[in-house]
Amino acid sequence: MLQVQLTKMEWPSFSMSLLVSVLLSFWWATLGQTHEGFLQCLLLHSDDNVAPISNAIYTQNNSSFASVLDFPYGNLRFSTPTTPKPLVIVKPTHVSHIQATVNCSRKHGLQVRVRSGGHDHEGLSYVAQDSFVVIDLIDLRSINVDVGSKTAWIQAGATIGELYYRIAEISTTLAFPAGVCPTVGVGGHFSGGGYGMLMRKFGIAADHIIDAHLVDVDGRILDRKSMGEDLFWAIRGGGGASFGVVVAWKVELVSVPPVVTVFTINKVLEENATKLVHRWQYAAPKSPEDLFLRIFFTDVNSTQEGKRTIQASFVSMFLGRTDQLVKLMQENFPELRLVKEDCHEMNWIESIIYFAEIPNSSPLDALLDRNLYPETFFKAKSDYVKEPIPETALEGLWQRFYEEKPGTVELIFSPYEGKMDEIPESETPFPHRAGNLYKIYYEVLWEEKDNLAPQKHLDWMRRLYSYMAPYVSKSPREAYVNYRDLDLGTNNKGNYTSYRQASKWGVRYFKDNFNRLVRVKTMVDPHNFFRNEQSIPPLVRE
Ligand SMILES: Cc1cc2nc3c(=O)[nH]c(=O)nc-3n(C[C@H](O)[C@H](O)[C@H](O)COP(=O)(O)OP(=O)(O)OC[C@H]3O[C@@H](n4cnc5c(N)ncnc54)[C@H](O)[C@@H]3O)c2cc1C
Ligand SMILES: *[C@@H]1O[C@H](CO)[C@@H](O)[C@H](O)[C@H]1NC(C)=O
Ligand SMILES: *[C@@H]1O[C@H](CO)[C@@H](O)[C@H](O)[C@H]1NC(C)=O
Ligand SMILES: *[C@@H]1O[C@H](CO)[C@@H](O)[C@H](O)[C@H]1NC(C)=O
Ligand SMILES: *[C@@H]1O[C@H](CO)[C@@H](O)[C@H](O)[C@H]1NC(C)=O
Ligand SMILES: *[C@@H]1O[C@H](CO)[C@@H](O)[C@H](O)[C@H]1NC(C)=O
Ligand SMILES: CC(=O)N[C@H]1CO[C@H](CO)[C@@H](O)[C@@H]1O
Repeated sequence: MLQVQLTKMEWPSFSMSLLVSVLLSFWWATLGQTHEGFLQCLLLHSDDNVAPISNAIYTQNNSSFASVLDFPYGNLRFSTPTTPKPLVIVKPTHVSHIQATVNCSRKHGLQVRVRSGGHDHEGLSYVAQDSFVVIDLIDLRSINVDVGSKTAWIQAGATIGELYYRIAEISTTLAFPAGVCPTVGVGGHFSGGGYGMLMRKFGIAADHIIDAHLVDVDGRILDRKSMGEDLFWAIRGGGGASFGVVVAWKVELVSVPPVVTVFTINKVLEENATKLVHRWQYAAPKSPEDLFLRIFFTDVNSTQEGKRTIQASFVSMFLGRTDQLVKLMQENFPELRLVKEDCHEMNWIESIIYFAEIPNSSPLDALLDRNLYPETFFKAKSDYVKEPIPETALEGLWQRFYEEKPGTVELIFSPYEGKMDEIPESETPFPHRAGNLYKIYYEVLWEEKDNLAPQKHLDWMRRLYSYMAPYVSKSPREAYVNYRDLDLGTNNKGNYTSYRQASKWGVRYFKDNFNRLVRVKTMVDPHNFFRNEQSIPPLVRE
């Protein structure tokens, strides 16, 4: 295209176009050289007796390049034709492939992005602005559960659904306190915290990591002992991608009763949902820690004529039996009027299926399916609430739903306290502990044809976020790193090392732990090889 236009030009601009094309071809050649050199480097570092790397390399020439790039669940906002693509995808089948990719990317000045489950809300695991290589860990996903010691080694490319499945194969009374959506990858999820229905009883996934294997910036494989306690601290909640490539986690499992009880109660505004939600703010965080009662909000039609209203779904997990639960709810939250008939007893793995909204007739194998849900375009944010929100403010919040298309906005309120209050803020980089009543998750999604105007949805989300400012945590306005949000600020383009810029988003995700993360980063990756728009910067003179 460019060349056709240039040859059409008149003489005076000809020398200019010549210059442009000379520069262009020079650029292509250098790029090609880096690229070729990088590939040669990979092949040179391949130990063919152990595992040849050639089968793990996908260049843009490979016919499966596009499908490998797009395979895992992601945010479709970052899978468009104009989204920057990696030069090469390496899909390691052996840890030496990760080492080789790190060693060779450094040597050839390429940026590396690491992808486990691919759920990053801003696509940072597979999109970068500079020339980059994706390490896709999908083929490193073995899981070894040891019932005797109640521990498991989990490779980073596994999903939490696979982990739950493997635990359930062996035991009905062992479990793991991580997220609800089975397709989320343990590589990113545990790196940023990882919470789900067991949070009030056991804390988050990162609280249960007892060892890890990590490929560091020098291409070495480290474990907890050889990496030292500072780095081991940093990778348990400091967000993925800043410190190295996690190859595997060792976790301790938790014990749950053989029977748990779940329920879902839906209330629309016409059924006094606002009053119930208001009351929930006092009841849910103060409940015994065996009970986790969260609320999902969507808008639905209240009548045949399609009048829109808000539906609050009270979704609950109780580590005990129905009788106990009904009694407890009568004492703590009688307004919800829970009765025996609302309750369903099951074992823990069945509750996973229930909360993942997989039809309960489907076999457990659904937990292994990475294509469980349709992909969408979306934008999300998070907030922490420290004081109950007044009813009038909630009513204002409902009004915002009606500015977007029916059924495209979702909010989730997840109660805190319980075990979360008992863990000191500095224990792991994940700082959102005592003092929180609950966390809010906001999401708006849209369809393909609407992606021509994503700005309208992004703007809507930003307006919603400003509307909520008076009612949520302040200085800093806290946010959950696993609900990554580039609106909170990004590192400077180029080399991503400005402490001042990074602290804008850093203290929101990590509070005072941000400074310790910066110290660890400065120690283990002073030249900032592992970097992205929201990676922890090393300290350099600015
Ligand atoms: C549908 C959906 C449901 C979700 N549900 C929950 C939930 O219930 N609870 C919850 O806490 N969160 C939830 N999340 C958020 C989720 O925890 C984060 O998006 C998480 O970071 C995803 O991890 P991943 O491995 O799938 O993502 P990826 O996109 O692969 O990685 C996320 C980040 O971590 C880095 N990273 C990935 N793997 C590694 C590795 N091995 N070593 C070093 N860095 C790595 C990536 O480079 C990227 O920066 C959900 C997200 C989605 C999209
Ligand atoms: C890609 O294909 C082109 C043409 O088929 C070839 O010239 C080039 O060397 C290939 N690149 C790589 C990295 O294999
Ligand atoms: C990568 O480099 C490290 C040393 O920095 C070395 O120990 C390791 O063997 C190298 N691995 C590969 C596969 O290149
Ligand atoms: C809603 O609350 C009003 C007044 O508090 C009450 O009269 C009414 O019965 C309630 N409606 C429902 C469906 O509970
Ligand atoms: C709500 O009603 C409108 C108008 O009748 C209709 O177009 C829409 O499909 C309905 N939505 C749902 C979720 O039922
Ligand atoms: C990277 O950051 C350092 C410190 O801020 C600065 O001195 C250097 O010029 C930057 N380099 C680039 C390429 O932006
Ligand atoms: C998996 C696969 O087929 N990879 C190939 C992609 O292309 C490179 C370079 O052309 C080959 O070396 C790989 O074997």
